[in-house]
Amino acid sequence: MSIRLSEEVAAAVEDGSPVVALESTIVSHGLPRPDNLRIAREIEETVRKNGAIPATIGMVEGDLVVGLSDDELTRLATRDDVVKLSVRDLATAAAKKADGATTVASTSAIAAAVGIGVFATGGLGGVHREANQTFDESADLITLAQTPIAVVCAGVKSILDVGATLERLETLGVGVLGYRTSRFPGFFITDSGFDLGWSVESPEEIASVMKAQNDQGLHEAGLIVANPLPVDEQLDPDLHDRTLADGLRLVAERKITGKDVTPALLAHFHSATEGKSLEVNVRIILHNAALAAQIAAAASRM
Ligand code: PSU
Ligand code: MN
Repeated sequence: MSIRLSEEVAAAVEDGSPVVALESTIVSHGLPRPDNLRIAREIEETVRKNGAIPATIGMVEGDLVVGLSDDELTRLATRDDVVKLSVRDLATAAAKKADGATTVASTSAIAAAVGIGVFATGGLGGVHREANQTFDESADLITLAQTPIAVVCAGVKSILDVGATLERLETLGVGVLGYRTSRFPGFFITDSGFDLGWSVESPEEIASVMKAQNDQGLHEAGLIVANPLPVDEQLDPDLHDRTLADGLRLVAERKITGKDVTPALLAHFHSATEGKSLEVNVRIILHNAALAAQIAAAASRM
């Protein structure tokens, strides 16, 4: 397999120590510079403090790397020619020796292929509003239907059609667990307004769900661990709704489509809220990184 693991990650995977996969699209395309590099390092540090080894995944000159070095992370955080890579792009980008950032879809696929079972991100992709006309549904969903990995996130990005996304996850057979909640989180906001069928109380309980899924051998799908921000740490819901309405209008006016939609909407949030959404986004990712590390540690003890 043409995937390069860092020495540290290879050793950890080999002896069953806890490892958490991290994506690079949030670094290259989801967070503004120059904060993105600092935040990427903070995410890795948070994973370490919570008992696991971070494995940030990305492509450097055509090589898929699991466990980017600090130089490689810096490169992906600062260059202008870093391509957003979904699963379908990986082979072409490798042949062209490109630099690339992996999304939830491609990060999950690569992590599972090398034996990493837990992944932390901010918010998943999903079904976009007006997808009934545009057919814009993130490849994150279909990939998670085929990839055995637990993804810790604060739900799906609130820029999406949350109800439609939950319906698709049900159809695709992807389990959704609320972490200490029975409501699906709304990314920037604590509660998306949708109920969940299952709630779990501890990293150990999540690890036992993963183990049961593996032992049953009945399906090869991912598991979403939906970890809401505490209410006092969320983005003000009114500010959120106003900013989103403006952002959706801008995207339509500028005829932004395809994989550019999500980065454009996130960038709009970060500038229109004068950095408030950025602070919230960072808190989301750090909370998820901590929980993911605790889950990986619990899983490796079982
Ligand atoms: N979550 C964030 N910021 C992001 C993303 C998720 O907090 O930038 C990225 C993830 O990489 C996710 C991608 O896979 O957005 C979804 O993009 P699309 O809607 O084009 O599939
Ligand atoms: Mn899309």
